[in-house]
Amino acid sequence: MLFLRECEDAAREASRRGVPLGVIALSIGEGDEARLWTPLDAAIFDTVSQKLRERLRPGCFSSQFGSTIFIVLPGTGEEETAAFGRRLVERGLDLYLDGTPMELSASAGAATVVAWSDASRDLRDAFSRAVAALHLAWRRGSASFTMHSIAFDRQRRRENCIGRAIANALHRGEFTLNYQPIVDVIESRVVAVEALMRWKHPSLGGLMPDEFVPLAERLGYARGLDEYALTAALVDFPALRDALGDVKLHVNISPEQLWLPAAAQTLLAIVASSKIDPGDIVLEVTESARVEPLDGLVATLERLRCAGVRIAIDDLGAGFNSFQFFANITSDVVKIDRTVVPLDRTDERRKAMLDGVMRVCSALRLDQIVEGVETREQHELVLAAGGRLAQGFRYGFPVAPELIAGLYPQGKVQLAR
Ligand code: G
Ligand code: MN
Repeated sequence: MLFLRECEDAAREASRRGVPLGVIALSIGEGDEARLWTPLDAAIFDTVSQKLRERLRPGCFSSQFGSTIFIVLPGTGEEETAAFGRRLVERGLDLYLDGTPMELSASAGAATVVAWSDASRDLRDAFSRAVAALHLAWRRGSASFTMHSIAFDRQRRRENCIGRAIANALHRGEFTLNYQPIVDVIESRVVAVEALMRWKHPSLGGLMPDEFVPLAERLGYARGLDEYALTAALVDFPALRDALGDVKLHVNISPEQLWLPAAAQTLLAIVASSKIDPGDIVLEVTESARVEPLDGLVATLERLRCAGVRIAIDDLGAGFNSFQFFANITSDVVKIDRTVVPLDRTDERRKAMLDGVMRVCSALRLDQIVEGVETREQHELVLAAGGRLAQGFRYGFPVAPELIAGLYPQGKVQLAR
């Protein structure tokens, strides 16, 4: 293979001169599907390759393998390789076939060799890292670019380490819950607390749910994590209630595998084994890109509601298909995501969005909690919009349960000016 020999030569030369070498793995697709390309369309690939050749500087070259085009950039370091790859993906290739513009999109992954030890092995390694990065780019969506950098390696090792530790952590009870108040902003009173998970990992230290929950979901621990959180929150709840008065308990549940018929049963069994009234429990569900099948999820949520547990749609306004989710899920409460909370009083766009979303929720007779209220100005904007319930750093951070009583005596929220 000419291309492979060319690569080997380039690697040896770069290694000899002690300069870096970049590799980009590029996949081209029609419309925005940069991963479903089939190698059948040789005419298009020829056009792409031709175009690429025009763009590459001397000494750089490319070749097609199956549905992937590899570009080799001798003498090019990490930054420049990343910039080139990103440009290819973002600007597209501006291609024409028989005079008509082609609706093509590209995804790409890249890697570089910066320090050489064995030219041939380092080259092969760069190819496989570029492909790994391309796969990651696909996962991120169409027209993405990912650089396989040292940071990327470190991140993957960290994920592996965290992922492998989840089962043990559930077993050993390494997860704890913090609680953040949900506040009646007119009466300045705590009306509910949301349980938020933390993980005290023995070697990595404190971990936040936005890091370990997606991993847990991917690895099949979503149900285990939810059951753990609900169980622990129900244990904490009586003391929280003693401290705060008549408040409700919010617990997050992952939509992942919530369609399983046993999911509702298990959660209800946990509720039943506590002495807590199901009506005091609000389970918050976030939409996810992978909620399938939706009717299974709907059935689970209906079962929970029939047993008296209240359901909240979490983070409305953020995420993938919030309105499709919203349209199909019957809930009691909606948590309005901070993406639709005005940043300040001049933020007309978000003011209109918050107003509109609140109007929709009111028409559906849903309790509304505005999330992410951080400043006094935002607090006033929520009041002005007719909001009654809110959550955010303005009222309180998530804290360990034993701190709650001191921070909110009898459930009273003291607002700093
Ligand atoms: O999506 P959910 O409602 O479960 O989100 C709760 C998360 O949001 C927690 O991790 C919490 O720390 C964070 N959070 C709570 N209040 C605020 C806020 O006012 N601003 C920001 N940026 N994050 C907040
Ligand atoms: Mn939540």
